[in-house]
Amino acid sequence: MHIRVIGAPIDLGADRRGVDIGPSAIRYAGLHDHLRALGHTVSDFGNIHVPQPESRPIGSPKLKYLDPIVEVSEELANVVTDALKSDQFPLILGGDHSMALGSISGVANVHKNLGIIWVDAHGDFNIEETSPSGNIHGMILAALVGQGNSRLTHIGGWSPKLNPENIVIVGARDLDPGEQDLLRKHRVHVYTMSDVDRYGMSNIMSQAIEIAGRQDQPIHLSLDMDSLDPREAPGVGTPVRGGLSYREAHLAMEMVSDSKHMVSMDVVEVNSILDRENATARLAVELILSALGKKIL
Ligand code: 4U7
Ligand code: MN
Ligand code: MN
Ligand code: MN
Repeated sequence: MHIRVIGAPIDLGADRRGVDIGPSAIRYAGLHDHLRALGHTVSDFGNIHVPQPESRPIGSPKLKYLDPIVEVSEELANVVTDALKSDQFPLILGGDHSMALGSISGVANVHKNLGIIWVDAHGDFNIEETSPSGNIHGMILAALVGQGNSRLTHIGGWSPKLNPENIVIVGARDLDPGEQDLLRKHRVHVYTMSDVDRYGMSNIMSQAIEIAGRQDQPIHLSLDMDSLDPREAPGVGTPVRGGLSYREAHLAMEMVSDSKHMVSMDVVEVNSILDRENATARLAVELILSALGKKIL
């Protein structure tokens, strides 16, 4: 496979600085060499341009940095669409999860009926009225199904990008009250950590792939590193105890790889300022490799 690495060093969607170094930290952990050792061809687009938060007004406290996030999303969507049109697999490195607004909009330009597997401690299904923080990284899935501020929902001039019934969230353990109501109302499939405990990751991922990939639908995988337990992934901005174990996360990636449905992937929320010796970035590289075909034997 030809993989195009795209850096999206955005930290406008979250409160804590440090995720803007994520793309460099993941590259520094040896991403390209490891992908080539797996037999892939790799090219690197570099990073898209993202303004520093200090250089732009924060705007409404209910939708912080809306203007620059919309600008960055429009650019990223175009870059991702171009990669797919050149038959390359876009691997987008964040940055906070607001970058998935651009990446998934770009994939949705090419693949109608896109399935999403969203591996995250959070639901990222808030709108302005339900968000306790005003941080846009917690609103991205809602925006992609057409809920919330119209500038977020209309990247590229059209909406909605996703059918909520094609979305599966895995690893959830911190959902805000209004967000829970919205997830139920829109019938998003949510597998919480207690589901993972009860049924096991293997069963959960079989179901997730069946739902997101039904009728041969292509799947975009969005991996928020805070889905992992903070013991494994200390370098994230919004850590929540009780997350995925090292093996559960690898199993999830391996099963997505085996499904052969995945057309694009993002890896987000690596916060290098909070990390320990690049451990979270190194784990991100390991998980990317499992998602892209690495086998133990
Ligand atoms: B991430 C939160 F209130 N729900 O909306 C919010 F808990 O991309 C967190 O998953 C969102 O890391 C986390 O601010 C967004 C909060
Ligand atoms: Mn997230
Ligand atoms: Mn999260
Ligand atoms: Mn976060």
